Amino acid sequence: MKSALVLLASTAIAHAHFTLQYIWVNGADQGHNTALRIPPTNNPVTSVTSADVACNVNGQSGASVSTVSIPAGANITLEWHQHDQRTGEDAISGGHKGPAQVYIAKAPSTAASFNGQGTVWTKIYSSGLLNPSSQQWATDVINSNGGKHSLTIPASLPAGEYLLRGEIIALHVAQSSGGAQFYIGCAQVKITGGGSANPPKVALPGAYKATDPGILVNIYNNLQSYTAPGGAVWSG
Ligand SMILES: [Cu+2]
Repeated sequence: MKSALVLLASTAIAHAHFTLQYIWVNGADQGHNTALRIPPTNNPVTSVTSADVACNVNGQSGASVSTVSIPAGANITLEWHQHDQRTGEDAISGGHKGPAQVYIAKAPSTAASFNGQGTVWTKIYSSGLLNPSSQQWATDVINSNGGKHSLTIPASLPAGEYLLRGEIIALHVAQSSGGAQFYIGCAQVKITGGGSANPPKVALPGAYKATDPGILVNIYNNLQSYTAPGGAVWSG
């Protein structure tokens, strides 16, 4: 039965990839692809050492991308879809099981000119294996919520322009090294208000190893706990 599940998940890969397509700010939809660096395809990143781990393929600049204002302390929502449509198919294919995480990195000047490389990323959200007895993952909840998950921008984050990085890690073939699939989308944001916190930071790429227990993992063996890569959430 377990190997049948793995086979099913594996055959679904080609048709089931997805991208970050919308950001909402305090309940207001900012529009399709607004303020987002759009990758050329919906394929995942699979190498944890690639520069694409920061903001996906072609994600190192955003000169033609707008930057959206977000008050510190705001509730924001990220919305993911397989293709450029909000209805008619699952937002995320059910075969894609795993955690969702969000990081933020302050730009030296503008978000549009920031490449997101270096020890600049602060994790502000992580949701993983929610219910071991039913094997419910963050992706299951996101899919049943139309591709959406929400979080709070810490109120003490300093004002300025940032890259906001959403990440969903699909673990359906992660029992093999290099099998974990990183779906990554970066938004260009301008935090207003805010405070004077100096949050902890990691590098992406850098913080993830191919052998991390949250990356090289068999999720079809009645997994009872899951530790997402990248360390602890900073909540301000
Ligand atoms: Cu896929």
